[in-house]
Amino acid sequence: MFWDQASETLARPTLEHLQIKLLQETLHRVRERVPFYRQRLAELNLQPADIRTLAEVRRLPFTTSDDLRAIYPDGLLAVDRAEAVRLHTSSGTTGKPKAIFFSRADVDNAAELIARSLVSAGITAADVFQNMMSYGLFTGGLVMHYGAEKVGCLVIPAGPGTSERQLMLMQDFRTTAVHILPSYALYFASYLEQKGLRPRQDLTVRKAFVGAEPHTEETRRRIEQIFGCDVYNSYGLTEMNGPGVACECEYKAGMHLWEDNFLLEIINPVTNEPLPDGQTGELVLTTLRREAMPILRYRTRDITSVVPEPCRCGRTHRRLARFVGRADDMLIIRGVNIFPQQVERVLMSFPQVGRNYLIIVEGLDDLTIKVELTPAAFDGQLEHLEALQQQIIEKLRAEIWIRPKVDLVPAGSLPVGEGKAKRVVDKRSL
Ligand code: DLL
Repeated sequence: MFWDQASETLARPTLEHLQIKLLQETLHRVRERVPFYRQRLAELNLQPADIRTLAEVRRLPFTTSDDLRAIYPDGLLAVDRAEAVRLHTSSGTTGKPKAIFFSRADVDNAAELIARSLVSAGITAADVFQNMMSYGLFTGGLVMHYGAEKVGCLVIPAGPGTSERQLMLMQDFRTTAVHILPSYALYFASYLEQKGLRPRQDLTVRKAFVGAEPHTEETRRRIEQIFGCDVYNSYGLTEMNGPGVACECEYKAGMHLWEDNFLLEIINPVTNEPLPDGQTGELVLTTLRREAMPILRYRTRDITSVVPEPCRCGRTHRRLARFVGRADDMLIIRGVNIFPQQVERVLMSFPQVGRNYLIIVEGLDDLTIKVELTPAAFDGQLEHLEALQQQIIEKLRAEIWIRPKVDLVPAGSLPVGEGKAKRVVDKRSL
């Protein structure tokens, strides 16, 4: 099923030609209206007409999240303030957020891309779509909401709310699709378990869109098993509208990135050299249709690769592989590079492991992993727990090359916040 078949299946040469045309328009726009970019282009002695091929894109300047903080609140605005109709921000861990403005056309376009993404995963107007992400400055609420409305779904703006209320809405309105943080999906599953409910029989959810935080294939499978539904990975970032940048289609084998809206590059984050499809590096994105706030070559710090083969669905927009993690989340422990996702992959392969875990680094690179078990795993037999602990330690050692300390803790004992999960506490940097 397609939302906009003509755009989604453009022949590659046509698509690439369109990208160059849109890029040149974007360059004209920022040169005329955004002093920040005018200056950067002048420093490099670049005219929009100099970028005639996609290979020449690498001559353009990068934009970093530090740049966005430095121009806060509105230094990249390319329209009059009166033409901006919406603001979203992305909160960093410290200091000022990054503020992103949308014109009316930008808002419509963001909804259009969500509609494409949802329909590619089989959502129709008949679906009841419960949006369990936060409404407010975070894009997971409003941006997704208007896209699902555009498809014609009955959209329930549930927000993050309590599990009790989520469940009531799901049952009373017979929700068929949810938009949910993967960490919250696991938490919600344990809530249902405590209530004695069986999600497969007692709920009508058949599709779940999960994103906004890194998660593993094991976590996807687990959510699918618990709810008896199809789970689709969805990627986006506030700087590029929020969700709707890339999403999995019915084949669930990588996320189609809407290349007629975003120019995609994968680079070596150290040398800044471009990498070919299939190789893992940092994702760099340029907006191609943004009116209010175009952004050139944004360094996402997200680590992924392009799936080299075309997709069976017929869409020609290339797919991103599941994210390895954020460059900023990579831990260096005793000289070894470790992504939290490697730990998650191991943990989620154990059925006894529950919904939550926490990675703690302290002292001289001492790694402790606190792991919640399912209530059923605490069977009162100490030797069972010790054996499980050893198995987890060994499997982790094989994956991350160092031997962590593993603490098995009861379900519900690790902290949970309302938003994205915090998986790492690095006390070395405190
Ligand atoms: O998280 C937008 C979004 C909302 C995406 C709902 C998907 C669904 P930010 O808060 O700006 O925006 O955070 C963006 O989250 O740079 C990634 O590091 C991470 N991220 C988002 N989706 C995924 C994903 C929204 N599917 C940052 N897999 C990005 C891994 C993801 N990481």
